[in-house]
Formats: sequence, C-alpha cells, structure tokens
Amino acid sequence: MKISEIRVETFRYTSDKGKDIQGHGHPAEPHEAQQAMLTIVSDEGVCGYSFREDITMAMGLVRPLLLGEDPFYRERIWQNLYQRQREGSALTDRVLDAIDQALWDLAGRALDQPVYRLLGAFRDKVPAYGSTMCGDDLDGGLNTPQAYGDFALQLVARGYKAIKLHTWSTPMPGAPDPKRDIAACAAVREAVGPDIVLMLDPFHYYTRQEALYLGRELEKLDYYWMEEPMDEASVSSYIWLTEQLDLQICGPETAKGGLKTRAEWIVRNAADISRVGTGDVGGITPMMKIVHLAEAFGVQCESHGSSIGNLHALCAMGIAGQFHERGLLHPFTDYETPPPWLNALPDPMDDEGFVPAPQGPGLGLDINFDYIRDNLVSG
Ligand code: LLH
Ligand code: MG
Repeated sequence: MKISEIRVETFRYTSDKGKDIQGHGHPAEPHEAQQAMLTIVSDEGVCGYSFREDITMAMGLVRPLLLGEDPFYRERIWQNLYQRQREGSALTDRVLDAIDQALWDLAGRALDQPVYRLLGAFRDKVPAYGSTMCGDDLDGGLNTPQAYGDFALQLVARGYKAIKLHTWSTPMPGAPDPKRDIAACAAVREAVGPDIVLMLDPFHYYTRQEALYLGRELEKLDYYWMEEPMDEASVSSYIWLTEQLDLQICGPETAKGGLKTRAEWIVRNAADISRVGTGDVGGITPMMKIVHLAEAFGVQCESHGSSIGNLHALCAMGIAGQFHERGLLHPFTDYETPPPWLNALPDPMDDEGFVPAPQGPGLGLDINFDYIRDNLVSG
C-alpha cells in the first residue's frame, strides 16, 4: 500500500468559544471559525482522517515526505518528520499529531479494527474527569470561588466522579492570586464532599513559594494532583516542589521535547505523575513510547486533553494512566453536542462517569462529510 494523495480541507463553523492571550479557552459570542480535515489517501482506496485547526502551511514540507510511502510505516514517517522539526519549522508537534492520527485511522480502517485494539487493548472504558475552563469575570460563569462550587455540583449531577479546576490566569482581572485559587478549591471540596477526586491546574507562572503554598493548602483539602503551577522550563523548581509535598505533582504538559523531556523529568524526580497528550508530543506513536517509558520506571502517566487519539492510547495503557480529561467545561458551553463536522460525540460519558473506547474502525470518528463539503473555505 502507498500514500497517493494528501488533502487538507478547511471549513467554516460557528464557534461559541474563544482563546485569551495565554491560549486558554473561554466562552465567546457565536462567531465564524475554521477547522481543517486532513485526509491521507492510499492507492488501495483506504483513507485516514484527522482534524486540526489549519495545518495547510505545513503541507509543502509534508507532501514530499509522505507521498509514495507505505502508510503502515508510521515509525519511519514520524522519525522523518521529527528530524525536520528544528526551530521555526512549520512541522509543529500539532502537525505531526494530525499526520500520525490520520495514519492510525487509515490502518484501523484498512484492518477494520479500532486503534486501541491495534495498539494492544487493556480496557474498554475509562473514567473521565470534568476539566473546567479557566476562571473568568462573567456573571453566571466561573467568576467567583462559589461559582466553581456551584458548577462542580452540576458536574457531579452529570456523573463525574472526578473534577479538575483551571482557576484564574492572566489576563483575567485579579489574576494571578493563589489565595483566590485556594478559595475556589475549598468551595468545590465543600460542595462535592469527600468522595469526588479533585485536581488543580492553576496559573502557570507562580513562584516556588506560591506553588508550595498552593500544594500545602491542597493537601489539607485532600486534592489528588496539581499540574503546571510554575514555568515548566525550570525543572529544578519542580524537583524542589515535588520533594516538599505529599500532594502529587503531574507534569510536564507544555514543556517542549516530548519523550526526551519526559525521560529527564522522570529520572530527576521532577514530578510524581508524568503527563502526555498526542498534541503535546506529535501523535499516538510518541505518546505510547512515553506511556511505556513511565511504566518502566513505575511512574503513573496521565493523559492531557480530550483528543480521540488520547482516548485510544488510554484504552491501551496498562497500569500507567487513569483518567480521560473531558472538556473544557463551562456553565455557558455545551460539551454534550458533537461539533457540526461529526455526527456523534467522540467521547460520550455515561452516568457513572465512564467514557467507552471508540468502537468504529480506526479512530472511530463518525464524520459528517456533507457538512464539510458544504462549508469548505478552500480545498
Ligand atoms: O484553558 C485551557 O485551554 C487549558 O488550560 C488547556 O491548556 C488545557 O489543555 C490544560 O491545561 N489541560 O490540562
Ligand atoms: Mg493542564
């Protein structure tokens, strides 16, 4: 089998979410936005698909490397792309992720098997945690500690057995403020009681002392983990923090360097729990290497983000990973309706807080091809 064509089709949809200057998602007035579908076509007619915000820019680099390749040579393709990633390249980890996920999708469609079974299945459903958006200043939104407590009750009623708060970050008024973060964490613990698992993902540029303060307060509130309270470029700060807390520190999430960075964090004890998402490291292929690296060191490894690729990886992780991050959730936005380019939600959750492994061939996305064709921007 050979890759015969690579297409990127960019299409319009109406979004009710926007991003602030730090890249955090928030509710927004409905507005036109764009999404792109990557299609990798084989000479035997089988295709693989994945979705990303626009990756057209990288295609000039990608096409010559992929055309004519056997789509089952995922490792060779990934290494070829990775070795061309240096500073300034359009081949970002997110581009590599889109390609790798489309190749896994193609393989699954060719073999009529879901990706998690090709990876080596471990389980058929995973527990989810409800991951809130960052704090804001919207009436009825996530604007006060009490608002977090009220929203947490709604999440528990929906079936979540675990919740992660993203609290206030710049540029929100009053942020950053570790005391207000802890007030929100306390309001949530007070609202949901002792049996719900809770985590915190606060402002990412606190000082060591502020992060230590957060950690010590979270221990009193029986929180499970904290992630990215400081700039992840400072591994020494994370070693310092992890040494002093019983609370588990989870990371790295946004630090560059994929497998190698995670290896450094594990051997230097910079976090208790490792962390990886397909978008952070360039796909399912490198994500599984990190999962197995963590397993080799007896370290837990938690999945970052709600990508369908993460869900397959999670269903193929042994002891290393526990939760699917479901969200981001907010009182004003609806996570239960699929986006218009899909006919079904990729990560539906039952009333007990479990997300099933996708059972369709490949990634198992139920794509609304008519919607995409009718809303093309270019292609
Ligand atoms: O606000 C956001 O978009 C999140 O913080 C985002 O970065 C999210 O991916 C995250 O940190 N999850 O753990
Ligand atoms: Mg995070």
